[in-house]
Amino acid sequence: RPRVLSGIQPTADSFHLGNYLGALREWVAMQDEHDAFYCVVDLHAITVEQDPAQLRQRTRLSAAQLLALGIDPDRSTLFVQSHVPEHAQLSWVLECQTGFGEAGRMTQFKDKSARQEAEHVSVGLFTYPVLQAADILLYQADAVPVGEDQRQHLELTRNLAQRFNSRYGATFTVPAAHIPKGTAKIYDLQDPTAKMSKSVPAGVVELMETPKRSAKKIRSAVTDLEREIRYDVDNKPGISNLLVIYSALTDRSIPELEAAYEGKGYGDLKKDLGEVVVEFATPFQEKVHGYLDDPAELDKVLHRGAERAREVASETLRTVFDRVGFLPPM
Ligand code: AQP
Repeated sequence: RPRVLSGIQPTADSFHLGNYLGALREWVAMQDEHDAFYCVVDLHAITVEQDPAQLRQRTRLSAAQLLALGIDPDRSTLFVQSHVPEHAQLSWVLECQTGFGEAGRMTQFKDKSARQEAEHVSVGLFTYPVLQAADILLYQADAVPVGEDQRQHLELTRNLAQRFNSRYGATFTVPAAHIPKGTAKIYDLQDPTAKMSKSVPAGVVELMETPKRSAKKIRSAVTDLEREIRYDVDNKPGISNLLVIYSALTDRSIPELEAAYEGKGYGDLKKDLGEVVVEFATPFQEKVHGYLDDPAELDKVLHRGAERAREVASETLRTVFDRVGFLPPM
């Protein structure tokens, strides 16, 4: 079975609709046909300042949300990144294969560092994409389900794999990005030309907020001055984004929705989509709370996952250390 790996940061109290429709929905779908490795990437989280108690809580919360979305720990390997020390170890080796200029071209680093004062930008934020490459290459992943915003990082991962392979001999599988059609980039409800992102929370639908609040955010989504409900990203980005979300959550196609809302107003569309989100979020949140009620069991699931992950990761790392010329350990 082909291997997949992906990760998500425990940097918020909730995943948002962009995370879900761009990536997590694919994670769930890919479990059947793939040998799947999914991790909560806490090492990535500390590239910006985190409160320790909050980080611990959010790591469990992230795992609980993944389970509630349908990640099955008996079929997939679900783990926490810091429990597998090989990630940081491989990252170092790959950092030594990465050009400074190459890393400096990563647009996410440019965007995120521009939002902070220079002295607060950590070296970890700069090398973040290399750690991400290590996450993926350790498991010899064939495919990586991610949203559109990760395309450039995936390209770096592929380049690093190819570079290492040609310098030291075939070692890594060169992975392909698996970016969904249609939902690869969900837009902010208040600024439908910008990515929905937890860093700009006004127009973000959080899966864990009260469903009433989500419905309200959808009702006040920015649209346009026309009246027609039609998918047209260039001229009607707000309505198009709502149609994409609606279609993804109901499995009704966009043309079907356009036809159903012919002659109706934006208010009708927003009200109905609000209800769709409430219907999705209510049972989801109940499941999350169920997992959080038993943190010992949750930790057990994660420890089991880490053990399985380490079996694969340690084998890759052993090969890498040997290839670069490190003396075998005791
Ligand atoms: N708006 C989005 N549309 C589609 N996919 C998205 N992803 C994130 N935002 C969107 C995908 O979610 C996965 C997890 O991403 P992450 O852990 O890196 O979270 P993130 O990118 O930090 O999420 P944000 O909200 O975008 O945070 P900031 O503001 O910090 O950048 C990834 O596969 C990502 O593609």
